[in-house]
Amino acid sequence: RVRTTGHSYEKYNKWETIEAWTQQVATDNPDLISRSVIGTTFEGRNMYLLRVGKAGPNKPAIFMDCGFHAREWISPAFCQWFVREAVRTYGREIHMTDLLDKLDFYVLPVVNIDGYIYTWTKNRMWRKTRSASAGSTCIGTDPNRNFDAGWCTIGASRNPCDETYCGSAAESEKETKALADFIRKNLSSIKAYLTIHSYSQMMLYPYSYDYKLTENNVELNALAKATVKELATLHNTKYTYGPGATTIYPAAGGSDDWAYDQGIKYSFTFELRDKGRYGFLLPESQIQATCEETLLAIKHIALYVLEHLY
Ligand code: ING
Ligand code: ZN
Repeated sequence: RVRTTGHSYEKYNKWETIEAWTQQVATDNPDLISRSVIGTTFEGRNMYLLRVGKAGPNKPAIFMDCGFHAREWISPAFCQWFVREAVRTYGREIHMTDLLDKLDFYVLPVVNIDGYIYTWTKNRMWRKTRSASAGSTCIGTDPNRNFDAGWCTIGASRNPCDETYCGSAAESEKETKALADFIRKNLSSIKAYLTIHSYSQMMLYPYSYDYKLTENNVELNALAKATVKELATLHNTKYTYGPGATTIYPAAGGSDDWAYDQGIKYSFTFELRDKGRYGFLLPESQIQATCEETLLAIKHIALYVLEHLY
């Protein structure tokens, strides 16, 4: 396997390295991976999407994104890990082989690229995008408050200077608009939506914008329970789970709620390690263990979705 210069799955990679990696991993695995650009960021960077799966007609798909919030570095690390494990274990491990034969994973390794770069160059604790706001000198919108799901009604701010600024309108950010446009365009094939954040070791499902429960709450609860149990088998890492509003906090404009209301009935937000000792500054020494256990969780969900297609 050819390795992109400077890239490591056990380190946090800067954007230029991740960008080169998306090219390399696609070139090296043409039977399993294709790369596309779904849009550009506020600062003009390409948003790369990897489609991972064996070619076939009318395949169902699972959409997974990483790097919504700039400082949550373990998240993009997981998307890279996932793609590597997919290509490494296809044809070797029965479940991954079955998954990639029967469905496609759309993997968006970094949603908020401008913010991610800012955490590498200027402020490690940056969360939001890097867009300008009319009438304010403050920068950035919270991409996970910017979706059209009870937009800006609760747990979000109208003040551009706040960390949870919801933006001037739903999908005001080029990044969230590109993501939402892609999902709308591929709605008939997308059976699950997974969005990877950190930290606090939680598996959340809709709703966060309201205390109401989804129509399939019992099923989502059972799936989350089984998934966190599977995750814990590797390193005994404990996750809590439940509807976002009561499990973490009420917050409108999140992508999981929006995807669910689009009709994607399996929609989850993961909050990866840890529970606050290192927080966003999770040491690189924990990347492998975190990604391995999270991979178990994602495969569990994907196998469940595959078994419940009709
Ligand atoms: N947590 C999420 C946040 O955007 C969340 C929690 C999930 C809110 C789903 C709304 C919907 O605040 C982190 N760590 O970003
Ligand atoms: Zn986050």
